[in-house]
Amino acid sequence: MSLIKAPLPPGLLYFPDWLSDAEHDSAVSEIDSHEFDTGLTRRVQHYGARYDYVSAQIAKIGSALPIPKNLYLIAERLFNECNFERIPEQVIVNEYRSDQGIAAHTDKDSFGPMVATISLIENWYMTFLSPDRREAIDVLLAKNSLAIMTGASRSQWTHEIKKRKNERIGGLIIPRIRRLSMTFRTINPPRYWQRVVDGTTEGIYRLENGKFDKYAQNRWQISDRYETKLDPEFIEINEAEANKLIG
Ligand SMILES: O=C(O)CCC(=O)C(=O)O
Repeated sequence: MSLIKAPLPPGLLYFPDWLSDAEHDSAVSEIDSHEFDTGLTRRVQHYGARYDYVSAQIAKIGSALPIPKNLYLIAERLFNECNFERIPEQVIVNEYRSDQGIAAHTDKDSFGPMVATISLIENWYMTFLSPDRREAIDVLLAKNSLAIMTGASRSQWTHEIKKRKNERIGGLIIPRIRRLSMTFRTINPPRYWQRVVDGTTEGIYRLENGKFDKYAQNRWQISDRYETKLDPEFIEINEAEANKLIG
């Protein structure tokens, strides 16, 4: 297997010194004024929406503490300056000490098309691995840098922080002490099916991208099957139920 070094994985946007020192310091003190979750080896904080590491499910927006003001100002910058589709709804703070890392993974599709990670305190490498595992690219995520995963780097390559005690940067071996990262994500609206019953008709719709953009079944007369209702009723159903109803 040949590991070819290339500057950046496809789709990764990297901005050194994107954060000012003042923003850096206020983000670090904001983070350190909040409690960390200690369920994983590394400590984390979730804002906006919780992410369950076991089921890999994102809970509803509002299921975690709101994004603190100093971090929200950064989320607004991502929307105003970096083409984020909207202000990110979720921030996960990761704290890595010394040889802690994060296993290789690709972010879930239920997160949006751009995932931004901002590095605080120290300069550590993140390793990206191509889908065929033939290319590994180490990207130095410097303090105050912004890295935005888009395209293949977002949805096909994996990224990880390797477990090791030092970073080798420019010929120097630098002990790792503590790195914080803030990862900002938008959350895709849920996809689900609805049975819509209004008066004398019924339809099955699929909710996608925040609107009913797939009309799955022509509405049909139900007056002989259901009592007439004056107001439409929206009943959330799962895909199996939808398929059964559609026949
Ligand atoms: O620490 C980082 O920069 C990235 C964190 C990450 O990949 C994640 O939270 O899924």
